[in-house]
Amino acid sequence: ILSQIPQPKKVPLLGNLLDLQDQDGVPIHAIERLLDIHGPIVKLAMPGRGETVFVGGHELVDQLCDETRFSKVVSGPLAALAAKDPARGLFTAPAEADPDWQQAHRILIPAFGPLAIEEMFEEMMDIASQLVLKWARLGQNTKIAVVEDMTRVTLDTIALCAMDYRFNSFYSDTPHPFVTAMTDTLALSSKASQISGMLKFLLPSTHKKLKADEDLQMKTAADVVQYRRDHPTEKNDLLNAMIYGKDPKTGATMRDDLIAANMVTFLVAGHETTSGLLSFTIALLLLNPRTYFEARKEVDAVVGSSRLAPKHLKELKYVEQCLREALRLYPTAPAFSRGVRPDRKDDAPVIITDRQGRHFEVPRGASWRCIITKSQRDPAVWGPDCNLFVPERMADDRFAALPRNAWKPFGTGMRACIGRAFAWQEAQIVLALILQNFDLKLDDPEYQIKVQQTLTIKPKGLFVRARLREGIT
Ligand code: MNH
Repeated sequence: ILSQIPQPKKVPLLGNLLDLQDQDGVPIHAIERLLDIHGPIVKLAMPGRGETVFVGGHELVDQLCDETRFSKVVSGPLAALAAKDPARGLFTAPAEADPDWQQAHRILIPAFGPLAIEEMFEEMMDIASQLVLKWARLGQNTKIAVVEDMTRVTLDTIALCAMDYRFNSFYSDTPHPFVTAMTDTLALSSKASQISGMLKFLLPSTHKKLKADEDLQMKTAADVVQYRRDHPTEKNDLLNAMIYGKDPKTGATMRDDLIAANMVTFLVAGHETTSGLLSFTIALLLLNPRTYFEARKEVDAVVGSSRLAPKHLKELKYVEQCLREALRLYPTAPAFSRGVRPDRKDDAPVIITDRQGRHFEVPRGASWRCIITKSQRDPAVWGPDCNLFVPERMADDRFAALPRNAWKPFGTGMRACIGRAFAWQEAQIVLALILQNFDLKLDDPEYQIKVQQTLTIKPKGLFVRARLREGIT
């Protein structure tokens, strides 16, 4: 016997559109509220877009992560982002069966592997050191906008490591035109569920701007590819991996528009999420001084006053736990979509079951959104302190013993994040250098985390002051 999925009352013409509105413009908050009211699963009807199901209970997310029955669906804000270009980057590729996705995936997996990432250590240090220098020069009397500076670090890092390009964000107040185009596109796509955003989408000027912004991003990336073809280097970066890498299965190389599309993907996917991770971690450490001092003590013991090196990173266990716990509470990519595998042979109904024993059928072609800001705080998994920042619960042995699919900030299965090791090494470096060199404090001692959302989430209004520590030069 199947159960009905709870659904708030619809209104004529608008369906459940009003239920998705958030007065602070944070779409994910509207969905979290609905899940608080209706339980681990809720269905909404959207005018012109059919029904969407949102899932927040861990037991249901866990079942949707089953790769034998389900796979990623490109829907929601991602679909709005998926350009109509013939070439799609890994992130917005429609399905695993897509030949472009397969080729890029096979060529890029080794380029994002542990060895390749460790080779990027010095370049990551280069950019992270620019942040340290800046904060040291600003001194403790200057208010530092954390998110802005973390975004400078992560954007410059991915551009340098991926294609040997320097945005030099620390040396300018106005972002590169590529960055403006990218940020505007993301902001618009993320408002696709909000009435304000929908109204905007009705305007021809919006479509014109979106198209112009997308063209500018693709053109910039295409220029970088062409420049590298004209000026070859020996560098072991992602761009060379894509230009010269041969698909182990077919022996073919990637075509230029596909390389460019993936370059754009890396810049987009590679900086917002990591910037948010670093920003939330800093906020949580400062709001929980015990954890801040614990992390700093570890950095002092492991690194001391020596120069940070790859071997240190493996020993920075507590720092790693803090990053894991920050991504649990604030997964910077807060949702992903799953649907019945298009290549599924068995045509029996596909059913998932909640903790109360209710069965729900996932219709073929439907896209169900896993809201991990909810499942990663599910009290049945994390206990009564599920909303607290407790890095101790992320110690390696406890982390390994977590229920399956309890911690999913990097997505799942074949379409999980390819940049995980990259993001991890970068975040560890930046955090370790900050802890090693500065005494940080919140600019506003009363600060509480408020979330802002473009496609990803970041802490809003986070300002700190940084004082260079004694004995550091
Ligand atoms: Mn990343 C996919 C989260 C850093 C490049 N990333 C995903 C997905 C999540 C995710 C979740 C799956 C989305 C979905 O199922 O629809 N990514 C993160 C987080 C961080 C992150 C939380 C940092 C913290 N990602 C990075 C970095 C890069 C990157 C850094 C590149 C340098 N991510 C990708 C790409 C994909 C992806 C590419 C798409 C992979 C695929 O579909 O094959």
